[in-house]
Amino acid sequence: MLNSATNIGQVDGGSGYDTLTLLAPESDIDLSDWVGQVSQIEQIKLSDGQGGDTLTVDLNALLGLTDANHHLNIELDSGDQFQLLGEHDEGTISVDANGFMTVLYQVYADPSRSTVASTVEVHYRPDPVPAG
Ligand SMILES: [Ca+2]
Repeated sequence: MLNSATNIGQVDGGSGYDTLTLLAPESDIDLSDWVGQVSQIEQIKLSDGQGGDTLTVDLNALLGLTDANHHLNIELDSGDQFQLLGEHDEGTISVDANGFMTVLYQVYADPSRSTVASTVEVHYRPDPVPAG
């Protein structure tokens, strides 16, 4: 398991399930900036308990950062923003018993959408229940 702040050096997750955890508040992250620095990861977490983070993802970044399965799990807080660029579907939404919302996107390699090149699963943590 990998843990890293926004100061990322060379990261190769290798085999197994590797998570990149970003702890800096109000991060504005474009995953395409990481291509060539980060590879073979399965999950990115911006779920620091606070909204206000922005994560931008495109196909090139997905192919560069993930392993051969080209599937990325992203964990966000409910107030974080997720932006997926390029050809993709609207996403299939599901909510589990604990209030976690999951949106599954298929990302296509071409405008005719004949080939699914990557899949992204975005997990949104529910708003924390106020104390008292
Ligand atoms: Ca967050």
